Amino acid sequence: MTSPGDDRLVPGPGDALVIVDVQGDFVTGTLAVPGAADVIAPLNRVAAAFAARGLPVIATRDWHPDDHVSFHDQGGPWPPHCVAGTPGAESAAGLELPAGTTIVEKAGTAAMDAYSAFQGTGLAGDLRAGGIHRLVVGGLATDYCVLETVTDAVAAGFDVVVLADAVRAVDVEPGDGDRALEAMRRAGARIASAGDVAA
Ligand code: VGL
Ligand code: ZN
Repeated sequence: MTSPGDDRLVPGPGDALVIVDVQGDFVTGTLAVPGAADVIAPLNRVAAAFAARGLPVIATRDWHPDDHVSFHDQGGPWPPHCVAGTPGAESAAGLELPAGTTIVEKAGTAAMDAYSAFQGTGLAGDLRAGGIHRLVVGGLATDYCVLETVTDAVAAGFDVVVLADAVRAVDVEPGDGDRALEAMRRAGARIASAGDVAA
C-alpha cells in the first residue's frame, strides 16, 4: 500500500500479480512484440517479491486451436501464434514463474477471440474467492491482452496497478501502446513501475 507522496508499492494480503501472455511466440516467435524480452527481468523480480510474501502469481496464456479465427488463414489479423500445446505457447525462455503459479489459459475456442484474461475463464470469481482485491499487472501486449485484461479487471471492481516498464506493445499503428496505457489510466488503473514494487 502507498501513502501520499510515496510511490513505493509493498505487496500485501489481498494483492495478486498477473503476468499476461509472456509466451514464446510473443517474445521470439511468430508474433514477436518489439522489446518483449525487456519485460522478463522486471517481471521475474516482481514475481519473486510476491512469492516471498506467499502472495498469488497468475500467468495467463493465449491458448489457441490451430484453426483460430484470429489467424490469417482464417481471415484474421494475426499470423498463427500460441497454438495450444506447441512450444511457442509455453512460457517465454527466461521467465521464472514461482512454484504454485496459477496458469490461466484463454481464447481456446476456434470461433472466438478473447484478449482479456477475464473472458470465459472464471478468473474474477476465483480471485474474489481468494480474497484478492488488487492486481498488479505486466506482460504482453500492452495494446491487446494487457489493455483488455486491465479494463475488465477495473470493471470487475479490482484495484489495478499496471507496471508500465514491464509491458510492451505490438504498435500496429505507432502510439497504440501509449494510447492503451492512457486508456487504462482513464479507466481507473494506476500506472506504476516495476521498480516501485518492494523486493
Ligand atoms: C495478443 C494479439 C493476438 C496478446 C494475443 O496477448 O496481446 N495479441 N493474440
Ligand atoms: Zn492470440
